[in-house]
Amino acid sequence: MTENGSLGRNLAMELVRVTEAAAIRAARWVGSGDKNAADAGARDAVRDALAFVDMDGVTVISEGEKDQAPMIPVGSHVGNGNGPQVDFAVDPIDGTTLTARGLPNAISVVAVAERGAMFTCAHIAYMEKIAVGPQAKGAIDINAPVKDNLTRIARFTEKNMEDLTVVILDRPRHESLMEEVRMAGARIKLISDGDVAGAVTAAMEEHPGVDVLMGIGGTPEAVLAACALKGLGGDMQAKLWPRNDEERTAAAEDNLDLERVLTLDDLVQGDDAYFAATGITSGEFLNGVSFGPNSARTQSVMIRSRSGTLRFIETRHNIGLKRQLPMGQAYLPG
Ligand code: VTB
Repeated sequence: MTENGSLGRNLAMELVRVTEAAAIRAARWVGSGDKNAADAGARDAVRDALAFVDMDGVTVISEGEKDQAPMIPVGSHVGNGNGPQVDFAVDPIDGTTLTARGLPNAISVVAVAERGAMFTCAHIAYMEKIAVGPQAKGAIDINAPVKDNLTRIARFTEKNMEDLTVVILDRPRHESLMEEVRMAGARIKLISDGDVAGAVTAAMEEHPGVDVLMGIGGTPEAVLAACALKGLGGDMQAKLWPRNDEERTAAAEDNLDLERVLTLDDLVQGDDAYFAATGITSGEFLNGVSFGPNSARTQSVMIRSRSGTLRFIETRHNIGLKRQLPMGQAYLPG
């Protein structure tokens, strides 16, 4: 029996097991220089661990296509089939380059929402995004100039403009955005990858040092972040950002309106979304995986939007004992 007809509280805990398994597998590849091996290991761990989760899921969001990385196929059924019908979103590693290079802030991340709740767009790999925390809810307008957004965010959060920090992916496409932020007088934190963690930390009161994520990043990452922001009470807007004429044509064929502003509720409908992430390498968001003689330690975050609960979970995994358990196999290096 589920609580008030919701997807069920236990599901959130089950999902943490999935990201823990993926993070432990991926952690074996930290610094290896081999992005694809890390991604393949994490993907296999997600797949193995999901087989034990009580849900009847369909994968609707799966990161990997734009980078031609190993991935869980979109459309694949996940879970053991004995549970609620859900949409499933996954990025076994957000930050494969970070993992391969041993740099901070790589995470493993999954999200679940009611069936049909997640925004899907198979053809367009990127979105323009703006994401903030609860205090700045209602302050953002993705079509407004950067300065206007920052002025309103400053007012809503009762901060001075020069104290605001904007998280931006370090890409040439963001040169003019960075210039506009500087002209407005706010500060910038550049990240080399991992804009799911960027958006989520911008919305967490545990991270008052970052106020807003702006810029163009992956479409799957936008929906994953939206599932967390729902539970955090934050706000987000996004717009599809085609890279080339091919994507523009695909959008036209699908009748996608490229001018449409996707709100948080468009990105993930309803109030029953779950988000789980585990750190692979240590960063501001989460601690990474560390190994003992026969153990691994992980730190995860779990967010459930129905209750607005955010849990940090520190876990010590006994690798020796896990080897003997059916689900434990998911945690072991493949
Ligand atoms: C971001 C980031 C990812 O892709 O979405 C980014 O969160 C956007 O694409 O970690 P580009 O790298 O092509 O700019 C990643 O860096 C990798 O998927």
